[in-house]
Amino acid sequence: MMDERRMIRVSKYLARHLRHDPQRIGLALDAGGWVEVEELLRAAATHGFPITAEELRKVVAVNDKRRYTIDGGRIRADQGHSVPVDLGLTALEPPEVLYHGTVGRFVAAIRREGLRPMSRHHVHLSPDRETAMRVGARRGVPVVLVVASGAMHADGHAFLRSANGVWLTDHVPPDYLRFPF
Ligand code: HQG
Repeated sequence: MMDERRMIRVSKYLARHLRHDPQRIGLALDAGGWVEVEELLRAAATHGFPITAEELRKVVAVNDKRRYTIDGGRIRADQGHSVPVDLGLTALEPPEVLYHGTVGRFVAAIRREGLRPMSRHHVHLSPDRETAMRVGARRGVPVVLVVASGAMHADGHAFLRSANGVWLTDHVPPDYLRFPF
């Protein structure tokens, strides 16, 4: 049996090592961000955080955000990396509007600079307001910005869609943002 807290710990451990710091446990991701499942489990065990194959499968399958994919004995994080990876996603036409959840203390900077990727490779945008609320709520009282993604696309900005439905783009200039206040 795997309780909720253990699931979250395993998921956070995977995020750390599949997105940000594979070297910490001696892993090397390939160009697409993949690593052998066996190798990951071995590395985790030898670095003091044993995970069973069953726990791994469960975290990947039931993870609410669908952050990871297992395919042909390999695993990767589907988005959110800070290490360089090429996820091999193809550019796609976005819906007319997308949403971005943030918090009030960032709004002044976002008005000036637009949305920037910060430590990630892309700006992450949500397909609906509810998801954006949840993303913003990680940091405090959520503020949801509306992104004129259709107009951005028409003006030549590229969009990608991650395996879990998150939309990715390089930068959202302030002119394409609508603020609630
Ligand atoms: C803010 C989670 C100042 C931005 C979530 C955000 C999402 C600026 C923070 C995914 C700014 C970056 C992504 C600017 C943007 N000045 N602040 N110019 N531009 N910001 O975590 O969008 O758990 O890198 O508003 O659920 O919060 O990782 O991005 O508050 O899907 O799977 O800078 O991460 O998914 O924070 O979240 P993040 P995010 P995972």
